Amino acid sequence: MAKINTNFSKLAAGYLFPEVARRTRVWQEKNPGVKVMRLGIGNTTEALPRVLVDAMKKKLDLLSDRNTYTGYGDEQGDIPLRQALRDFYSRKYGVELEMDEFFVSDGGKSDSANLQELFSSDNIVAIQDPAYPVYVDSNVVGGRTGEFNPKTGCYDGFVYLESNAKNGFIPEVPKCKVDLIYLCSPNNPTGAVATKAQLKAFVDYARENKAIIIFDAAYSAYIEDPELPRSIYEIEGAKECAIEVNSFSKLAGFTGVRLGWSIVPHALVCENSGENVLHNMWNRRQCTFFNGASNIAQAGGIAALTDEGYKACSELVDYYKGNAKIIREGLESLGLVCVGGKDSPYIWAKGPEGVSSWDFFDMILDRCHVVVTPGSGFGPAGEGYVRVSAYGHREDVEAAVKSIKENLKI
Ligand code: PL4
Repeated sequence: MAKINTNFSKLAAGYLFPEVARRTRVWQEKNPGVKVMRLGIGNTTEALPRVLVDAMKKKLDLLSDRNTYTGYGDEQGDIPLRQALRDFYSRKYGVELEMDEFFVSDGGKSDSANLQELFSSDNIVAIQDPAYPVYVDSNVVGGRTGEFNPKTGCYDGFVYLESNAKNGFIPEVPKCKVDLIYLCSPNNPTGAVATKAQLKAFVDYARENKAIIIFDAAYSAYIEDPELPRSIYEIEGAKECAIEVNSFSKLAGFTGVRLGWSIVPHALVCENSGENVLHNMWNRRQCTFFNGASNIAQAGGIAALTDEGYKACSELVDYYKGNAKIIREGLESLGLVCVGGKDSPYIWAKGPEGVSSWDFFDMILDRCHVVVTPGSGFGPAGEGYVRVSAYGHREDVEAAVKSIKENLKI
């Protein structure tokens, strides 16, 4: 008799983003004809850079001729893309990695969720709070927690690293011994970016405790301050203790095209494994469970990493950062306390005292017809906040901010 994985039943509520969409649909049914403006989900809206489109069209032409057609590629990704990624890290970040340490994927979300499979279910997991929900949910399903406690909003067994106004939304290293640590910088949802010193503290902690950091750098392209690290491997010793996850989604507008990568260094070690063990395990995992990213998307990815392609992608990133500036200034003009929106596409705004995240979400939707994301959906420390996304057409973002400024009235 088959038995279900009962860890699924521990998942506290519906996944955050479909829940936001559901509540928005309900609101729209009650308010027919009212145009809703969306600053909720982090979903790109602008056209792909021409140089990337041309590269993907060229690949399609090759696929349409039996002499140049190619089918399955390497599960780890096409070698030219892995080489381009290696060269990009060297050129842009001064980080030297080997080509085979890069594993191309169909995006950061699946890698963030799947990497936990490398680790035993009795590992103790530390999660930044608030955090992109995938880290929590995948480890719940992986059996690394007890039950969800509705009173605290926490899962038994997780160590929550609270990000708050006092610590500038970058948490301290764990006070107890943990085995896996999820970090995201620039952070989703707070928009805060860890400094080199802050990341070094985590790397030092991980090396001392033989812990592993899973570092999500999906928004690294948004960092403009040259002092801020864009890869965890800018920190000495990180190759021994960190896996980095990244994506073309927010760098190149590939949210629908689907392409990402993870770096699993040869030097990575943990309590019961020496060098190369985790690297080889991830290689084995990908070869068995993944058939490689789309070859069309990979052609676009290679183009994005050329000087011309990267310049075009940077213009796209600058466009969204222009939106972020408009949003943050608009919210601050109402007296709302905000972080993020500078080296990041997200603005984290504190609601009025005593108002919950979902109530603030409802208030903004009811009064201003703007959808945001409730902070509590990212973890208990997000209570009282909302996340505002800078992804949208400029005219729509301007209209949403205008409506918030005119109608929020707090
Ligand atoms: C909506 C920190 C967005 N349905 O596109 P990917 O898979 O390469 O990247 C996903 C991803 C990875 N890491 C971080 C992210 O913030 C995201 C994308 N997050 C958001 O609004 O928070 C899109 C979410 C999507 C989802 O559930 O991920």
